[in-house]
Amino acid sequence: MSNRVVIDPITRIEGHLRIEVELDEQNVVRKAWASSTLFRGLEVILKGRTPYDVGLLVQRICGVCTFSHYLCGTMAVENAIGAQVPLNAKLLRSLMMDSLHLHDHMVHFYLLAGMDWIDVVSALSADPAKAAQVAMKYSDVPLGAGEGELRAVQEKVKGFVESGKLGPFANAYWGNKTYKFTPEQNLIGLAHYLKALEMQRMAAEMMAIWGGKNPHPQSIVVGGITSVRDMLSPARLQEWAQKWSTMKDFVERCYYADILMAADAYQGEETVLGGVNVHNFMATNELLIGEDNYLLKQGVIRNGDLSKVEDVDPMMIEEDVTHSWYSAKAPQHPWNGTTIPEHTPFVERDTIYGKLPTVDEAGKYSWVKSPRYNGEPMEVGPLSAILVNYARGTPEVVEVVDEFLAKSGLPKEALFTTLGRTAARMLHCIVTMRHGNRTFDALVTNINSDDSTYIQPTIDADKEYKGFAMVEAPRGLLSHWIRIKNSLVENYQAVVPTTWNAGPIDGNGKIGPYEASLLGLKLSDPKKPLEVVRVIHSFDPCMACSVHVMDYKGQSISQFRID
Ligand code: NFE
Ligand code: MG
Repeated sequence: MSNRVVIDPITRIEGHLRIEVELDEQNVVRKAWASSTLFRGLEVILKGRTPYDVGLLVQRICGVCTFSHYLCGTMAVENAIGAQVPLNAKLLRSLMMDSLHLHDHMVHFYLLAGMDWIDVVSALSADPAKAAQVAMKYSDVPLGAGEGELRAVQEKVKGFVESGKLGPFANAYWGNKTYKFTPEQNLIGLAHYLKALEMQRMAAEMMAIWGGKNPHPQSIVVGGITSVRDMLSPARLQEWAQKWSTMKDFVERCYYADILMAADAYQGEETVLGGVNVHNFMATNELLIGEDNYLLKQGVIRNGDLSKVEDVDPMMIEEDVTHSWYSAKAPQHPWNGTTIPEHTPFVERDTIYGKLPTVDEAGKYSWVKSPRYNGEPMEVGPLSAILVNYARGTPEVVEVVDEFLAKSGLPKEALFTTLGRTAARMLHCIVTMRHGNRTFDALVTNINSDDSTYIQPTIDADKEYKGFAMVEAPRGLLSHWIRIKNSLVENYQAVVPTTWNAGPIDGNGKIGPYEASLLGLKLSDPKKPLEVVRVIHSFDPCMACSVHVMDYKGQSISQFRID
């Protein structure tokens, strides 16, 4: 009897991710492999281009966090050529990043990972009157959870089910034993899932206020930003402030409340509150509130030790490709990084579904590289940003984390789990919503005496340049690395959040965050591996970002049969 489980693709993420695990006789995961089966080519495409186009080109790495790459690429060029950027432009860029964080985190919890926690089928048997009472337990002023609203949601979804048009609710692992919400809690979650669709639109509109459009905003240039008239228009400033306050309401009254509800229902559920991960965390500066003044600070935590935070040293970043489909002799620092595809096939093996292609564990098995910091794997993402700042004693974070632990009754150790990682996205939004308006206030104050948004940069054709930038993207620390020669891009590498988290085991046998977080996980039904899906979704995977290379020859990499 085979003990291999393959989930391919893990759905509700951006791009293709494949997870394979080996179970012991008790259905506990003993080995795990994360493979990205998607191949693209942006780092290669950038070579020979003008550095002024880098931002626009690199934001095509992703269709989700487009702005992260746009900003990071532009800043890498600015860093390389020593371009100065006015404070107004920096503050506007920070506000745009806020809108992206808000968008991605709520989309993650409700639309991408929500169905791992909420059993939609169970919501159909809830009593809406009772559910409205339950909602009062998690918020003093619940939003979108009155009896009439909940009854309307239930009727609407019943209508989908009866007509056989389940749409996004089709083919989930409904009924898995590790779903813990009561029917009433499921109904509240489902109502907020639908509400999140409206909020997602509003977050996109916030990005468009300063970016012209979303996705793929257009207003950032090397040396500044072009949204000058918007920045100086009281009506536009007011529009931003209004949307900010609507968003704050949703984050406090729905998102926070629902995570408290999950903490309550899932207390004691080993598959979300147990398990291990790499316990190393890294984050960079974000939420600019004045010149060189960030609300959230950079740092590295090792071995889960919150008593010490190191400063990030960008020179300690390398990428290993021992088990990735690239060729390179040794781990490479991104300034000297290469992207040379070397694909090898999977091997046919018995799995619980019969014979399937499976990973060659001694060989290569993913298009994702394995970034390492001083040789160690690092988890990046909102959990890292929250832990680094909690450990540093950043008052705005300490207050929010302590309040959450007190309200949820969770111990501090619960932060290092799937539930903690899921909660951290919400906590990041809460810190942003409660304190991030300082960026907006700094902008409004600064434009009273300074309306500059752009400083013309110069690139000297006779000089060689190298530069890099780091930004805290929604899924964590993102760095872009550039070399410029003859006024053109000579080499370009992006080391991306999902790459840090999803990369395969390295040449020294050190496993990355995705694979580590699955070890020891007990599955209640290997044919419905919801536990694996829930753990992996808590990282909010984005394979488009993590691979960002394209099969320019149009080769067939794998074939899939969809039944
Ligand atoms: Ni494609 Fe991304 C974020 C970046 S990837 S979503 O956030 O950079 O991990
Ligand atoms: Mg890369």
